[in-house]
Amino acid sequence: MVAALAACGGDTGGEPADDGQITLGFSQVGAESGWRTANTKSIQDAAKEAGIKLQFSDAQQKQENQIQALRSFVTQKVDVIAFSPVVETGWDTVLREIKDAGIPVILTDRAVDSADTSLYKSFIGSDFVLEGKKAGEWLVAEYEGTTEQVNIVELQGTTGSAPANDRKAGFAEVIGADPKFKIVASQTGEFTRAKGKEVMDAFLKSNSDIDVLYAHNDDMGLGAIEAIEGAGLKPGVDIKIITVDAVKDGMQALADGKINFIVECSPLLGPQLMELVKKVDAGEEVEARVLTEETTFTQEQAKAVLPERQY
Ligand code: GZL
Repeated sequence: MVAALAACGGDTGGEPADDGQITLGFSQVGAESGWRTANTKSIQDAAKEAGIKLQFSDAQQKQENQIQALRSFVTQKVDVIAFSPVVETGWDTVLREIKDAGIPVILTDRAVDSADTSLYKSFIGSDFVLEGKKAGEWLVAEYEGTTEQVNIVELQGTTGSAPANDRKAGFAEVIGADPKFKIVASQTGEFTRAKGKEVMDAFLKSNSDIDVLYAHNDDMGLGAIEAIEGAGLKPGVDIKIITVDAVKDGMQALADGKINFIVECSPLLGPQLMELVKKVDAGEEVEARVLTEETTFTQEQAKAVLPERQY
């Protein structure tokens, strides 16, 4: 177990720090996207800034690695545990083990579907359904007043993950009001550029008339752009593209006219997480749900803000 943690880049600390310093065990999804890289940096920088000892584990997008890391944090008797659950289901058993060990848990970024909300103290992250709705609202406005069918292909995030489930649901709810919008193909691109390119290649081969791509994150959208250009088409023109995240590479593509609209999803959860960690460690009551503030960007807005983007 300890070896696995070490392999995941975690600290094999062993005995809990007894120098009054809070020790936080953090299980990260992986390193699948630009968003995840920025999220990890935010957490590591904020822990250092807050004087919190961080035991960090990278699960390489595998739930079994996360569960293993969470159990190792219990063995190490860390003071607080936080994690971004790679998928929504299958956490109750390990969360009950952590609760029985008397260690408070904070969910960050993604949620779990557990009915027992006593298993964690707080969930800090975005409203993914709202993000999907914002994407749908832009598309409805873009095609306002037209009657021709609009063929949409969708690159979903990691199967079973909260962002994939909710971004899909929010988008479908908004466009579902007008029958001209048709999702002609929808498949997971696992939130990565490589898979996004691979799946978009397949979409292009099996669909002759694609009007719009809705990708659940920038990275899959950027991979899809490679596929679209490889097919001799102009991304942002022949095929309109909507993505979610607003990481630098996505914003650059938006400014360059290859993406048409981006819904922001902030990865900068570190500082708010560390405030929550200190409070739960002190036994203070905390908000059960901490929502992150985020906006949307058009091509013009991206050109204006690119120079100041942090990630
Ligand atoms: C969203 C986060 C998602 C990002 C992807 O909060 O969980 O996972 O949108 C990342 O880029 O891979």
